[in-house]
Amino acid sequence: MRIGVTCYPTYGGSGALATELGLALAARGHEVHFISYASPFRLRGYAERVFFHEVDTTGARYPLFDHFPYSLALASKQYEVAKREALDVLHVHYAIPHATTAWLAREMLRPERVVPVITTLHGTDITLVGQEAGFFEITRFSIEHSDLVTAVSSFLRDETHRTFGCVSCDIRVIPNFVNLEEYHPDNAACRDALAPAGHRVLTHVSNFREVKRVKDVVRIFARVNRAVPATLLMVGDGPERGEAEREAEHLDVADRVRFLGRLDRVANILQASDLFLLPSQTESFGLAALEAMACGAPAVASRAGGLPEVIDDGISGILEPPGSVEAMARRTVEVLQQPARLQAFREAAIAKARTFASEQVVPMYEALYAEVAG
Ligand code: GMT
Repeated sequence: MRIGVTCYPTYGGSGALATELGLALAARGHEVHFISYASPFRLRGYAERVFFHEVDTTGARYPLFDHFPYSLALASKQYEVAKREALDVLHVHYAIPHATTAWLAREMLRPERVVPVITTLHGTDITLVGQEAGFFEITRFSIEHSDLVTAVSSFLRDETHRTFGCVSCDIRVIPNFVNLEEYHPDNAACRDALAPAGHRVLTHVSNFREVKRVKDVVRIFARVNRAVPATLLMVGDGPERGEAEREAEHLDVADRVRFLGRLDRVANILQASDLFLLPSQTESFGLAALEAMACGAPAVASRAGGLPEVIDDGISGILEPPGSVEAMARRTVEVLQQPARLQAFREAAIAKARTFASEQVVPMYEALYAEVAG
């Protein structure tokens, strides 16, 4: 099939998932056309049957516009690409504004033919942004007018029904997935270069937004480090990074916390990690935790959102309520001090991650494309 994909190109789970899906689909013989204002961060190098179409945000800078009408430029590009490349389906990730612009593109094309729109809901498009007064109605409209809607967890499906009341919306749950060729355990990982000998390695990867509670990551680490010598690897960047750096200074652990910045490839860091920390306020799924688990790093995370669908508390990881720094730290220390238990967690995490392998999940999307393209 010929599939148009629109996502945010920036560092984050929805763009990561959309790009991995596009690449997996292309590897399975489909033609994939990414449409966004920049090349998605995980789209590295050439891949057969993968194309990128850039939405021009530099033109049309008419002095009348204080704000460039990106949504219109995107809808226009989606229409143009769908028509020229004879797309069979437009698959958009993150409702705002992508589901709305795809609806517009579909309606523009309608006199010629119907290009169905599939919207995948990822998280804050429902739990935060979509609930803002200025976006609420258009988010509901765009969900209701998509040909098919998917959510990345049962939690997010239920939350969408609860928030928008669209009880008639048929929202299918298709979980995040992981490419096991890239994310797998590797005992030869670069641990020596990342942390001193004898240290346990704890890792966090995110875009350092408020919802990630990155100060809690540092606080948990500081408590763990009192009992077990350890190094914390902070991967990513974003608005809360400064706060996290100051917290590390304040708690006197700055020399043991390494802020590595934004890295597009993290598998080798995850392979070198003993545990992954994700104490978010909420996560609709927790792709970062899944990728860590696949590499053999069980997650210490919040019992919130869709995380319990990914992590079995006490078996493949640790779950505590958001903000429970003490409990998360105490249980982390307990596991780190019992190597056999850590190993059991590790094996369970790897086994759980395998249930979300791309080979299991990507065909679910293919089935949807076939269904809407009829
Ligand atoms: O924060 C978001 O909602 C946006 C999105 C992103 O681009 O970072 O992340 C979400 O989508 C991921 C992929 O489906 C999920 O694994 C993340 O849990 C989810 N983030 C949140 O719900 C906070």
